[in-house]
Amino acid sequence: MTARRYPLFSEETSAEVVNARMGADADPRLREVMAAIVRHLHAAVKEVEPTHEEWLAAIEFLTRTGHMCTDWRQEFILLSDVLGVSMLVDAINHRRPSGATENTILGPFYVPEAPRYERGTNICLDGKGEPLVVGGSVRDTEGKPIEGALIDVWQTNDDGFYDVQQKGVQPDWNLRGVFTTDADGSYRFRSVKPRYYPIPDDGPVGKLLGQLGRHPNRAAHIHFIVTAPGYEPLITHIFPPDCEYLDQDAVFGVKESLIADFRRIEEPGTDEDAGLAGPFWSVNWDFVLTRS
Ligand code: MBD
Ligand code: FE
Repeated sequence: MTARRYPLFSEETSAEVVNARMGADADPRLREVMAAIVRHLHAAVKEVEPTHEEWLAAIEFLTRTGHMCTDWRQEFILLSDVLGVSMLVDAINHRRPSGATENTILGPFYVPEAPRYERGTNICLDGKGEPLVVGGSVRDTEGKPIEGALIDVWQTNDDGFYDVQQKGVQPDWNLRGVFTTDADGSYRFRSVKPRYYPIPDDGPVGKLLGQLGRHPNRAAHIHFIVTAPGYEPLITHIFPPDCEYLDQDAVFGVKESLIADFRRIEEPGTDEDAGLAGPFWSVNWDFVLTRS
């Protein structure tokens, strides 16, 4: 009889035996990642002791999650979001110096290549909602204005849907656009005040939230990606301070530093806001980028 080099698979040895199979020439980072996943997954299975039916239900859940993915909807991102993993990965990768604008979650509804607009353009194309003016500047951590920074913005309409969720109902590119900062680092655009809305709850992730007794609502927000050569891309949101879901966000995306001062203006607008009948909302917001 030949001596065995490795223990056989058993309940006690399971993770160790699986991990021992990896070849010595496998990519070291892949080895590290898979070893951790196998260890933690086996530990969770040992803790839960699922029946065969329960394990099959888990596999079917993941299969349905994959089937829900389309060109505009990534249900796995949503799963990562509601489990807090998206925000955790973000926290690990963006330990920024104080003073720089904080990141938050990207979410599943970013669409690249939105229309480029002139300063002051209204991105709301469906006429719904309370008018909002957003303006401010993009600066570095020393306060120096950054000219030519791109501000890519997107948000839901007043009914709580992104344009891509209602193709043919909303105008294409409703509430999306890319703005460029002027020589003084400033930017300005018009939109509508965002409202809280449920993350898509017609798929497996929404159903899971229901089964867990969790509501699907995201705190009202406007998404931004701010980029400039030589700086780290900033993926973030701003939140109006009066939203009742600030401390209840379904994907844990709210940070104190991203709650912005939305002001309600009762009189008609002046200067750059001329033509806006009151009441409307106005928010002043400066983005601070760190060097890459
Ligand atoms: C969203 O609009 C969103 O921003 C996130 C993070 C998750 C689901 C829907
Ligand atoms: Fe969103």
